[in-house]
Amino acid sequence: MDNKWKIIAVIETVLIAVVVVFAVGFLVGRGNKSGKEASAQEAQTTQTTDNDSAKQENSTEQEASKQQETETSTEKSTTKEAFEIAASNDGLKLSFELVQGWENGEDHFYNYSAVVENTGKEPVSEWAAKVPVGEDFKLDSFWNAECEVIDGYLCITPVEFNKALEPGAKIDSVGFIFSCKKEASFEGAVIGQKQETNSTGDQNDAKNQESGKTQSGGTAMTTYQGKLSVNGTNLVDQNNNIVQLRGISTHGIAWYPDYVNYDSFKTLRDEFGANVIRLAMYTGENGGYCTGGNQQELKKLVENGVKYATDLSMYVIIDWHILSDNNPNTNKDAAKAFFEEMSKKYADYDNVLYEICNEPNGGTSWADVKKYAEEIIPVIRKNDKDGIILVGTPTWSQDVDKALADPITGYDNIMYVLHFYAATHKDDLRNKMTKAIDGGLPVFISEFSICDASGNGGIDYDSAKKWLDVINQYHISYVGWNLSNKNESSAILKPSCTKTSGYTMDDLSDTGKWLVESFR
Ligand code: IDC
Repeated sequence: MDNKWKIIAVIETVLIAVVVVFAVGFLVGRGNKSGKEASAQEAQTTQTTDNDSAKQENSTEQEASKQQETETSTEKSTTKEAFEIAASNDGLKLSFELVQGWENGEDHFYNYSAVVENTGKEPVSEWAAKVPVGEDFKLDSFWNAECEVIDGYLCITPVEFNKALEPGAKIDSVGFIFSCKKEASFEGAVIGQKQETNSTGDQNDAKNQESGKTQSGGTAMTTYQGKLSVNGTNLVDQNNNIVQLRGISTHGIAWYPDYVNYDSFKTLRDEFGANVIRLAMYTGENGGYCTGGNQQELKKLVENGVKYATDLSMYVIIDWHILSDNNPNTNKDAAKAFFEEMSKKYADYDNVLYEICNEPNGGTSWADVKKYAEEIIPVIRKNDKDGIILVGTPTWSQDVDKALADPITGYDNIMYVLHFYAATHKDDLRNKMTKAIDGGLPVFISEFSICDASGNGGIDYDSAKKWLDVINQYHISYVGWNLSNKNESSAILKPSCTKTSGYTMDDLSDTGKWLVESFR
């Protein structure tokens, strides 16, 4: 190599070195900055390891800002926000680690990992975190968690495999890429368990009591939240967080008993995100409870179903599925005996709901239904003082307006049932429902599908979307019909699927896919 080339090579090396030094400086600068800003709130928190000296050097500074930042967290968690976290920093630590950062002259881009650690003594069954972000914040991609910007917060929720954390457990696989105009900040970030006391609860409580109406917008709890009650028009947990049950109804358990098994429900919960199962026990059809069905066997199926749901921390609805028997008074005595037995058995269960008459029809009036309900409810209440009771309404559970005009009084925790089939029922029924809720009636959609009212026929996706938007806006609980592979469009499994558990997306019918997507 002659001298000229040697000089060029040296210049090249120096240039590369300068670029590397600047790049490292840039990244370290960002890391330190975010470390300071993030700390206790984001992180009381940054995890240090023996060989991680850079972070250890920061720890004093982080300690110093801890107090202030903890206060910030507390303060943040007491404001009414769209995304609810039960208890801030309760045995959980959250930190954000910069993996990479770059700029394009206009925007800053960042790739961060969120590190979550259970530093408490108790296992955590589910965590959630949120970070206030500016309008310039753009989420690009994320992995190993659900990330969504809701009302000015980046909301981070785990996926199935990293939901639960044993004491001492730490996860660092959650990552996300975002851009913003300014430098990244995690100030005001909070983490908490989803199932514990929420300081936002009191505020929601006050608000709900005051208005007695559904709080629309925001996010409702959709995992198991223990004992439920009705507050205004909302289903709420013991801390008054709004809870939305989302799940699947069995087909008639007399005809499709095989789907009632532990693994089946577990699949619905873990793979599809359901938190409630409805056990549909027909009363009037051939083989129904009052028309020749084996009552002991049917009750055993209900009992098993409740046990599996309970073991899985899922809610479960015991559905007295009147249909061809039109009027619930037809089999009122059998209903009384049945609910007497059920409520005695499940008096102390927090997860059992009683649905006392699926769909009154055939000219049955609200006065008829009310009369029936006023005989069945005391039977249940004698044993189960506060379990949720769902009361069907006339015209195949569509006349919630009639219930609003003349509601059942004297009992807590009563909800009124509305059913819809999206290809048949459109604006009229939807408006009737929202009007009833706005008027103060707690409504529960214990059955619906997106095909027509026969349970078959074409799917109406447009109508289905309109329903779902309103359902989520009002946080209405909703349960899809039906868990079977019957050759009808409302069945959530393809007719070719013969599995009775371990279902995958490929096993789902179009209705099933839509339903599961809606849960996500
Ligand atoms: C339907 C089933 C169908 C069964 C029929 C029995 O999908 O396989 O043969 O019941 O009569 C309801 C009822 C629900 C119906 C469903 C679809 O609550 O039992 O299931 N539907 O017709 N209300 C509106 C629609």
